[in-house]
Amino acid sequence: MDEPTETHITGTASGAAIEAYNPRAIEPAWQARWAAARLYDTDLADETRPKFYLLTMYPYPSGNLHIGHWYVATPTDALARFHRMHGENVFLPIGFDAFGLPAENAAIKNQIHPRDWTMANIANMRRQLRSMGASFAWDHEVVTCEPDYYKWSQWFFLAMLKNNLAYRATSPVDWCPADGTLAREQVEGADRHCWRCGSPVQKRDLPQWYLRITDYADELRDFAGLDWPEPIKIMQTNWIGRSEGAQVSFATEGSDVQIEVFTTRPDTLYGVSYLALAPEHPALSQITTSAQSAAVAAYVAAAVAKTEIARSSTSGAKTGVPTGAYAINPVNDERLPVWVADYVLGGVGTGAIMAVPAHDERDFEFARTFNLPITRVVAPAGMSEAAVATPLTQAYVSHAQDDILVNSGPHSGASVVQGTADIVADLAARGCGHAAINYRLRDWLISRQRYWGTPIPVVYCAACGIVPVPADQLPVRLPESVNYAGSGDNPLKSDLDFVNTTCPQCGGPAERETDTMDTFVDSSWYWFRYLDPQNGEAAIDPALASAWSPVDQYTGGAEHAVMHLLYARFFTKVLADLGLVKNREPFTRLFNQGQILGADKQRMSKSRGNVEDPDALVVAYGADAVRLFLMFMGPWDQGGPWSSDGINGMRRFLNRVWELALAPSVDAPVSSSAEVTILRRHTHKTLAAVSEDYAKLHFNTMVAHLMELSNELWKVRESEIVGTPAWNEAIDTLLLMLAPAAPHIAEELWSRRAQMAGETRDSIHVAAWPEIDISAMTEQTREIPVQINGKLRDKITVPADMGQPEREALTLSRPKILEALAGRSPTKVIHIGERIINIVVS
Ligand code: ANZ
Ligand code: ZN
Repeated sequence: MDEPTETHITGTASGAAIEAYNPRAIEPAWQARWAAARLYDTDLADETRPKFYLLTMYPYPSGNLHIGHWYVATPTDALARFHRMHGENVFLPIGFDAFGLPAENAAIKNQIHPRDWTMANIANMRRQLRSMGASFAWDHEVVTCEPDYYKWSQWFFLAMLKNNLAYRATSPVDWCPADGTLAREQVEGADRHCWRCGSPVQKRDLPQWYLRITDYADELRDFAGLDWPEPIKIMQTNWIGRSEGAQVSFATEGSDVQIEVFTTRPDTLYGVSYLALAPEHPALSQITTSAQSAAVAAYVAAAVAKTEIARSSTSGAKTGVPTGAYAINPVNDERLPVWVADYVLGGVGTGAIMAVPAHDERDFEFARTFNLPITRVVAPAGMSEAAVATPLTQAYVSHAQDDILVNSGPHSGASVVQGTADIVADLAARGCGHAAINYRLRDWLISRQRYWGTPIPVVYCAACGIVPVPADQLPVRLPESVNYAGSGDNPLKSDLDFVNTTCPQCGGPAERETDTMDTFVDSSWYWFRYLDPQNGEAAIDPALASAWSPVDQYTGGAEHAVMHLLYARFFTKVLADLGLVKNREPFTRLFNQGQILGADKQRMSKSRGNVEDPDALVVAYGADAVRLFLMFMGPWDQGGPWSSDGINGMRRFLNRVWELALAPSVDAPVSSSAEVTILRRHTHKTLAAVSEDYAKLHFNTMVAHLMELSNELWKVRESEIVGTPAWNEAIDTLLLMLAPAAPHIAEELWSRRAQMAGETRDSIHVAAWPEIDISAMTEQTREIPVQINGKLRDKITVPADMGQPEREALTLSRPKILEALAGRSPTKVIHIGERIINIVVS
């Protein structure tokens, strides 16, 4: 077959020439016309139509859109258009997550201000987003580094501070002697060195700001009513972590230090043979004996340099040093040596454990290494005394419901379930323990010792202490000119005009906080701001927020599972508790797209040279072909490899649609009713399938169905059916179905066909989605075999809705049947459903 190319003028049935499809000529023109007509502005006040809030994760303005941005944005746009065609009031906003480290690094490297770098990137990325033909509501854009945005991040911080949801505490941060504080991702390698200078990274205790996300730990584990991918829910659940157990206090000999431990196994309390503290534990310095202090200090220094992963591994030798101190087991007054051991993690539980070697693998390993007692206190029901007394060769970690406590004083013989309850009750009665739930989740550390972020709005006053900046003095603006000498320290610290201020409370001299917020604070509420980005009075308009919350569909990457997607849920719950919004969940439905790989099936990267540049693709193939190929290449949640054959195929498909839609009709279009029936069946079957595919985000099969329909149309494009109502219906339906996915070509052909027909039409993007004609979809006639005494004699073709008596009369009038009956009259006519007619004669 003659494949049309971009430059080639093809003859048609009637011999007239059709101008070739040229996306470069039509795409920018339509983008400009849509923008001028404000076609995608959303009237948020319109309550006559159902709302559909469609949100896609706003990009970081790194400089250029990559194909991954297109991969999430273009199907999202198609979905928005599909919903608009169903009469919904669709809101599809976009903005930029504009604070963050790369801008600061670019500033240091290229001597360009982070703001200038960021704004130039945003300008370029806006242009690129427009070149997709995406239907964003641009007049709702937010840019988080603008003071009228971050003012409200500061305002939320103050609201949380007031409600005891924000607090300041001292905690260890990663610190390089040359470059100062480091973000987590700037610490590299198992030996933990600085990404810039390679120096070994140290831990420094710095006062930091936290948000109390742990207050919401239980509620965050509840996903009721959320249509989210299962893996994300599982990741969040595990990240939050929840273990039930007990907190136990151990008194120490000769000091008033109490050592608190969290255990999931209070039933094993009689089997404790030592306590172990994390190297970071604050009590270490108080309890360590002078004889042991040098050894402990050396051990601690080595341990804090190791990674958590290396420290908490269950395999490998356990290390530790005795502190020389002893604690007392509250249930039996036994003396327990207190050790420091790096398998105990500082940030987990209380940072101290009661070690039960008989029932915990790591404690078992440790006890064997250091010759500490291993006492079995749990045994399977019915185990003989001799077996109980036999030394264990490995930890007995399982604890079946009917396991029995042994060697446990008055609790020996109780089941583990009963024993757990009784021992916790004992502890509580004596005031040295209680049932407790421990979460893995920590409070959210939001302080960053960085310039390019939202300033934390507090000042430090010698007289008044920590003083929040009054709300009417917000925003605390980031100073524009700061010194990037590259000291590694936060450049804000050297800006004395910023640092030195007066105390809002007493008017005395005070210093500003120079930490800025984690950029995840900015992204924890941006979808609310989209609703009302210009609002100078409030962060969110409560009426708009309640009308438009929650977001109906959110699209974006799964890499945000336990950061952005968890923080956003936390923030929403806080805002609900502050009475600012009604819903407690931000996003009803979440979709995570897959990843686009290079043509070599590897991750796209500059060094591999397998990166596809969207700008170049748009020039070569047109935005519509790129959009369609991205949707076609595989299920959206799976991604797949780039393919130049694939995108060429999409371009050929669009060329074909172009020719079909513009094919002039023959002089007198006529067609038999059978041809019309077949064509309408193809049209409406495709429409039904495509409607379902869009609704289920099955974009790949949607494109496949459109290609099938165009193939059917191609077969009859030179017949007399061209120009009939059935043909016109098929073409218009094809264009309407294509409109969400390939908006430019659909619009162009829609308007050209209106011209051809001498009609005026509105934009295809405000047209209604076509109605499915169910009757056209179904097969119209049915073929039924006719038997006489079980032997096939004839087949009749009848309308599908013909009744039994009519079918029988028709059958008995058929020449073949009359001949076979040879004058005999049937005893019976049996209808086996609608599948067989059997005539019985004797
Ligand atoms: C005594 C015990 C006996 C324990 C036993 C286990 C088995 P999850 O479920 O993950 O919360 N643990 C507590 N804090 C720790 C820390 N800072 N670093 C390392 N390990 C710590 O685990 C809770 C269990 O992990 C606790 O229960 C404690 O060991 C240990 F047969 O206490 B268990
Ligand atoms: Zn003061």
